[in-house]
Amino acid sequence: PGQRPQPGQRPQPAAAQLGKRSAAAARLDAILRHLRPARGAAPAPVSFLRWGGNYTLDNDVLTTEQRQFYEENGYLIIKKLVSDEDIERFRKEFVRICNKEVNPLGAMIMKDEMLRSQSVLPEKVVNKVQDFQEDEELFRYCTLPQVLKYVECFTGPNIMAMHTMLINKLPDSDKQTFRHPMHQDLHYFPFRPADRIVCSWTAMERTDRNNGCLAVLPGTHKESLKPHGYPEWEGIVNKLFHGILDYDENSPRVHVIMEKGDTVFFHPLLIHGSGVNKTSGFRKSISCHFASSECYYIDVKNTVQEDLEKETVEIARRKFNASSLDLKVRL
Ligand SMILES: O=C(O)CCC(=O)C(=O)O
Repeated sequence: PGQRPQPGQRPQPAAAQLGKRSAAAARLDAILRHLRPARGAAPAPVSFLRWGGNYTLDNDVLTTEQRQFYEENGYLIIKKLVSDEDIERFRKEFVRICNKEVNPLGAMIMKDEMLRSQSVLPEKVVNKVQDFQEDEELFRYCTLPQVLKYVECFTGPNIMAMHTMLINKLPDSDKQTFRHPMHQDLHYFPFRPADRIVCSWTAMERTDRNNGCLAVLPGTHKESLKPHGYPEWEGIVNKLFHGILDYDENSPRVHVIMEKGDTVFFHPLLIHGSGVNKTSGFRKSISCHFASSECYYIDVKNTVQEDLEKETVEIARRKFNASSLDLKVRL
């Protein structure tokens, strides 16, 4: 999110066409995205966008059971998809970013405001590194063949990496500063179709209810995009951590317990969130939202996403100290 493209225009990815390309080529696309978004194209034929009305595409990767599970529930866990070695490399790179040994272009490094002024190690203060597409080491995650193999089942073969995050959920037993309210990720994405977007979220250590694992409401990917806003929690609320304003609290909820390296793929309409980290450790995860390059931008005016656009403009206006700001894609 952040640019206001023309309706019908294809989104410019963090790295385009990942499926059959080298990491270097993908990174080049990521750089070009910032410098020169390409001219958009008309939306792809409806037959591709909503193949048979299903949430998965024909493939020889998913078993029938796995495919059925995603169709019904909107998420799918693949055990041990990412190696310990890769996770260790991502962890080390995160520490280098925290220590400012590297400063990837465009990456947003978010810190816990309460801890900022205290003398603690930077890696114990940074709770999120977002948009790390210019960081070669972290961006390797988005090019791992074993991840893309699954992504392709949801997006098709032409894959774009749209949004990346490494979350470092800080210990936080009472302040709730890093509780993630229940939300649908599509709220943040002004492109469609939703069924050709998928998140890949990999646990960098075991995650359960103690350290704030993901919680999902199975089957909610079949619902529409709901209005989001700031949750009515006491104390600090994280900027842009919107939650669904009104959802059925009694819907069956699954706490997604995962081991290090396990990866969950989930639909952008699936309602999900995560709790507080009640341990003294740091719960890390690395994730990317992928989309088909056949996806196209929509105009969010008069939709439930309009307020987010306004808030994004306001944040960008303050950041760049501009009196007014109009979000556009440069052609
Ligand atoms: O990692 C988390 O705790 C929450 C992540 C999340 O909700 C998301 O990626 O949309």
